[in-house]
Parts: sequence; C-alpha cells; structure tokens
Amino acid sequence: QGLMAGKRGLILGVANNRSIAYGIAKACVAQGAEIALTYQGEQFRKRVEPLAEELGAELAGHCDVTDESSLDAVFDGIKSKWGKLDFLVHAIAFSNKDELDGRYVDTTRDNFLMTMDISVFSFTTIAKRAEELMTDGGSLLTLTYYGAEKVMPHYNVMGVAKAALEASVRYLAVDLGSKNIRVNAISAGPIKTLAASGIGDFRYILKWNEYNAPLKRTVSVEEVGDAGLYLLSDLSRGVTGEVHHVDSGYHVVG
Ligand code: 0WD
Repeated sequence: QGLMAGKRGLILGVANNRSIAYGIAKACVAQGAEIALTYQGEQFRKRVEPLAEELGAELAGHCDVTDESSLDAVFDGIKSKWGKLDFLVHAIAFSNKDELDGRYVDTTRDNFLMTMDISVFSFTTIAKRAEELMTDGGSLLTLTYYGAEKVMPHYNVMGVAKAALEASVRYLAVDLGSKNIRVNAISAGPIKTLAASGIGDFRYILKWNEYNAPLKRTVSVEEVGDAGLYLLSDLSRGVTGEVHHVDSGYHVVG
C-alpha cells in the first residue's frame, strides 16, 4: 500500500531530526518505502540510529562523500542487501563557515575546491554508483537553494556550488534518461537546520522570506518532504532535469 510500496531508497544527509533529508525520509516511509540511511562519522551515528529505528530504516553505515572507500562500502552494502535501488536522496553540502559571511571574492582555493567536492561532485559520483543498481529505472533527488540563481547575502561560494549542482541535474538527466532514471532537485526555502546555522545572518534571511514570499511564511521539512515524495514516486514519472521550488513562492518575487 502507498505510493512508495515496493520501492527501496538510500537517503544521504540525515544529520538529526531537523534535517531536510529526515522530512523526505518520513514522507517516503509513510507511503510504504523501505529506506536506508547513512551518517557522517561516529558523532552523527548516535543521532541517526534512533531516527533509523523510528523509521524502520536500515543503517547503511558511515559515509563521508570525500572518501571513495566509504562510498564503495555503502553501495556494496546496498547491493548485497537489496540487489537493486529505486530511489536516492542527496541532501549534503558543506563549506567553511567563515567563508559563508563577508564577500564571495575572498573565497580561498582550498575552500572552493572542498565546497565543490562535497556539495557538487558527490552527487555525480553517487549518481554513477546508483545507476548500476537502478536496473528497473529510478529517481535521484538533490537539494539546492535560490542562491544558485540570484545573489543571496552570505551564501557566497555555496551559491556558486549550487549553480553547478543544478547544471549537474540537467546533464545527469540526459545521461541517465534512457535507463528511465530521473534526476531532479528541490530548491528549498530557508529552514533552520544544522547546515543553515553556518550561514551568516540566517535569522534575517528567514524573516525576509516571511515578509516577502507569496505565502508569507517559511517552509517546513514536512513540506519539502512531501514534494520530495512526489519527485521520488511514480507521480512524477514524466519529470526529469527539473529544479522544483518549495519556497512559499519566494522565487517569483525575489
Ligand atoms: O535552509 C536550508 N536548510 C536549505 C538547505 C535550503 C535549501 C537547500 N538546502 C540544502 C543544503 O544545502 C543541503 O544540500 O539541503 C541539503 C540538506 O541540508 P540541511 O537539511 O539544511 O542540513 P543538515 O541537517 O545539517 O544536513 C546536511 C548534512 C551535514 O550536516 P553538517 O551540519 O555536518 O553539515 O550533510 C552532511 C552532514 O551530515 N554532510 C556530509 N555527508 C557526507 N560526507 C558531508 C560529507 N563530507 N558533509 C556534510
């Protein structure tokens, strides 16, 4: 029963119960999906373990996307446990906090490369690994932000990375389309999560959205979760290469 009955998915990027990936995981499980979660290192294991238990999810182990061997281990594990994969969520991004403030022009080479590696290249290499397991087609989903399209205060190098991530969605959609693997992104409005706490003046950005978005409020992880459910389920079977805004409509005025 449910929109996701019989579907198995890997969800990367649950850090805690405020994570966008957690909202997506909950929505999928409520519709009958079987899911596996990864965590980044031991410090997140103890936060993610109870969430996995609550959701009836498998723990697919430690995953640091900059470490190929940890990716190999996660995908080998999925292959031996499930043999195939129907959907995948990539909700991962990182940049040095001290460069998510001030001017973009001051970005260092090291942080530029690290930000692009964790926030952009990881989706491409994960898509390649998922392709092998998505033998009956599938759906890949990543998370982006409006700072890819317009300059947002303090978003800096992450805005440049999200622009590259959105372009990756389009190229991957073409590469994988003939195998009926769809690739889409949700451009979420600002939500107070651990990752967001690294962005300078984030409370101001939340307030700005409340005042200016057509719906006059910010969005919740449940709302992003339900949109994720649509993009991961067969309801969106005709949709690929799309960046879908779940932002109370902010992008039409911002
Ligand atoms: O306002 C927001 N919160 C928005 C977030 C608006 C629009 C988009 N997004 C995006 C983020 O850029 C990210 O791509 O949504 C995605 C999920 O972010 P989130 O739910 O806001 O943040 P969080 O709950 O912190 O999860 C992101 C997690 C990391 O947490 P920390 O706080 O450690 O950065 O990504 C994971 C980590 O668990 N992560 C990694 N996972 C594997 N390998 C790595 C890595 N190297 N780096 C970060």
